[in-house]
Amino acid sequence: MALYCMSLDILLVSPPLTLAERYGAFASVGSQAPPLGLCYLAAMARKAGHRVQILDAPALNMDLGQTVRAVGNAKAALVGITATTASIIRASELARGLRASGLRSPILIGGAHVSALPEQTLREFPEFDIGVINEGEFTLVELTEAYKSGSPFNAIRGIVFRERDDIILTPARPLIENLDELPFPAWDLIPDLAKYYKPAPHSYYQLPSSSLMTSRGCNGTCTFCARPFMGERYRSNSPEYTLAMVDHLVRDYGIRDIMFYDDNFLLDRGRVLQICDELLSRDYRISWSCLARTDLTPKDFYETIHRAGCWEIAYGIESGDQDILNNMKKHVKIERVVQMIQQANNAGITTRGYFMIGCPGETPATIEKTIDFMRDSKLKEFHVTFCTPMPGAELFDTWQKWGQFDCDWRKLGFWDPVFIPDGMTREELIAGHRRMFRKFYLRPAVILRYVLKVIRRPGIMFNILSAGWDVIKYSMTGYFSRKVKPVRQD
Ligand code: B12
Repeated sequence: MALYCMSLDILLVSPPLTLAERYGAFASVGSQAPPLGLCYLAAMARKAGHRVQILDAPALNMDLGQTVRAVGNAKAALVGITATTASIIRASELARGLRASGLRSPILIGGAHVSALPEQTLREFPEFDIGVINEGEFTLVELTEAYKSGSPFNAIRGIVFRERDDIILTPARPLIENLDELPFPAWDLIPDLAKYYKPAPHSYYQLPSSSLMTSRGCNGTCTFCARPFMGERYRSNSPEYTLAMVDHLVRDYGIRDIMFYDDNFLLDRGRVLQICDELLSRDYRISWSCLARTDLTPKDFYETIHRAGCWEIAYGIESGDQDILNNMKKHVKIERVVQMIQQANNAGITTRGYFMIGCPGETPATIEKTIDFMRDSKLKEFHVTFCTPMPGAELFDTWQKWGQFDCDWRKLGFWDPVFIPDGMTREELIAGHRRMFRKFYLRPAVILRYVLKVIRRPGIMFNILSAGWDVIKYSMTGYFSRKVKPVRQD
């Protein structure tokens, strides 16, 4: 995508971040998702009459130097960068590079990191001028108007900004009540959806595939999740708005598969059933998958959603040990999780479990319990990352109660054990992590399932082979040597 040398009002940037920085040993099978937040912001700013462009550096495979040059060429009046904690250092390097290259426009920072630590972020990174906290659509429009008219920023809710030597935090902005009042994400301002964005090989049924968010906020209390960031109250798009977005993706972008990234897509059963009814009445057929919590998923509607195209549900299970789930305020019973998995499996839906290792209270024995659980529960897919106290999560403020934490933004991506629960070592966690992958994937029944999958859908063969090779390489590292002692011998 070319950025022409013209004067822009607003340029929104996703900072360069390689797949290796995001996915560690599994970089070759990591996903490149469209920056939905920037697309919403751009659509809103455009609706308000501003000219706006998006530069998605990771999708275009641009390094820092290339990104600095492209932003400089755009000559935008305002530059807005998005960052989670995993990308905040890259975002600050970009902002510093822009200043060094002579950029004079204000640089805004938005996203999960600054939302969790507004004042600290501005203190720590002097290259950011203004931080936008939580949902940014209305804030960005107000900020742009204030900047253009020279009005003070104090009246704008939900920002943090510099005034001489001070850092000013304005009162919180209320959540957007009616998500249907937002324009559709500006997919036309990012590189071609089908060509530049690549979901992880396991996470789509057919291509082209893209992601959608149709609700915000979560009323769960999980201590590892930066949930207050999108609000603790669930708000959702109406079925009509959701279907209009799906129609737009299918008809105008040729999308055939959708991943609903909502924190808990299945929470509002009535809404989901209406969406399914509408999907079944369409003249096209798409496949879709979603994230859900096991405790809140209603029992009896798996068959309907499967008929309407749902091929996979990914559950945040975290651990097979009840005490650990209680420590993390999951409010879910292990028996219930098993029941949900079986119901979804019986309806023909693939079940994926997301787990964490190194949780508060973790011991070698609880790791073994989780391994037994994931093998016995009939889960079809599995993923495990290191439990990480992320800014915005309760655990970020309470980790001292549970262990040691190396709080370095560069390492906070779930691929490095930065949080070590009391009584465990870093080496034990890494060995446990490898062992979990080995124990789940290197089983004859699982390998056979993948072989059958490839026979049915030969198009996914290359992706499956490369994912499989990554799992083998990672999970077998240290297996034959004494350097890394496994938690328990096979
Ligand atoms: C989908 C998703 C992903 C996807 C895709 C990300 C993408 N390219 O969009 C994938 C799977 C790749 C992913 C990866 C990761 N993710 Co993630 N992800 C999410 C999820 C579920 C939805 C994100 C989303 O699309 N939101 C919808 C849009 C509308 O919101 P948004 O992007 O945040 O943007 C809004 C505001 O933040 C703000 N805003 C954002 N940027 C800017 C910039 C400006 C200038 C302005 C004005 C405003 C603004 O305005 C936007 C509109 O309201 C969120 C949870 C959630 N509910 O938000 C977690 C979440 C963002 N992810 C999280 C984490 C930890 C990660 C990983 C580190 C995990 C990992 N190791 O794999 C990586 C890091 C990725 C990265 N590049 O930094 C955490 C972040 C916590 C933190 N303190 O950083 C979250 C909050 C989950 C959680 N609840 O704990 N993630």
